[in-house]
Amino acid sequence: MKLYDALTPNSLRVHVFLAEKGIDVARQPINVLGGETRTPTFLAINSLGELPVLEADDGRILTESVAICRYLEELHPEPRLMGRDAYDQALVEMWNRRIEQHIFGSIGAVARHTLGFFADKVEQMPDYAASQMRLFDKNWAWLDRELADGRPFVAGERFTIADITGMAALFVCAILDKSPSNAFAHAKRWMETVKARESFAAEMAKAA
Ligand SMILES: N[C@@H](CCC(=O)N[C@@H](CS)C(=O)NCC(=O)O)C(=O)O
Repeated sequence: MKLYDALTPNSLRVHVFLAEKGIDVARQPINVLGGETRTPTFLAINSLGELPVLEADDGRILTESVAICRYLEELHPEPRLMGRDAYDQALVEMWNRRIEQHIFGSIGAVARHTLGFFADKVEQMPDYAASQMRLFDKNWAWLDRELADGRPFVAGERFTIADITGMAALFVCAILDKSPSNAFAHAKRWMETVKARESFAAEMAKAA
């Protein structure tokens, strides 16, 4: 198995997933900032020109961080990061999608619509970036209200992929030098909890 890799927000999701499971896979570094994801050679691997990409032992390719995590979860079931029984799996997926859309996706849109790196990939709309930035506090306030019941992790008592997607959002926040307000005490408690995990701390240290 081989991971085409760089330290990007979506690759970070796979890195943390691997670390939490205690799995190591070979990595082929890709120079994202140098434009390697946009070369014909890389586009032949992933037509969207994005990382992460996982190549299975038989050469088959998987893209999309969550799909890659799903594959790893089936190969290495413990510790479960995508839920146990039917209800729990659906709940984790629900929370992963909620965090992806409202927390990670929203700040990710700010990055895509403001950073020069994406200028020839998307038609950048500063007004849209500004509107997503205005939503930032609203999105975190929503998460704060959700976590007010005192549960330690986004999907309940156990750490899951939904927390990992939240970590990816925190990584983008760090890139954009933006942080959720300290007034969101429950969200802050969750942040401190995930920041203290070795899997995530190691990624943040690499980025520093
Ligand atoms: N939905 C994809 C998104 C992947 C993605 O957006 N990757 C970005 C980095 S976070 C990338 O590789 N961009 C390279 C480029 O734009 O050239 C996933 O979950 O893996």
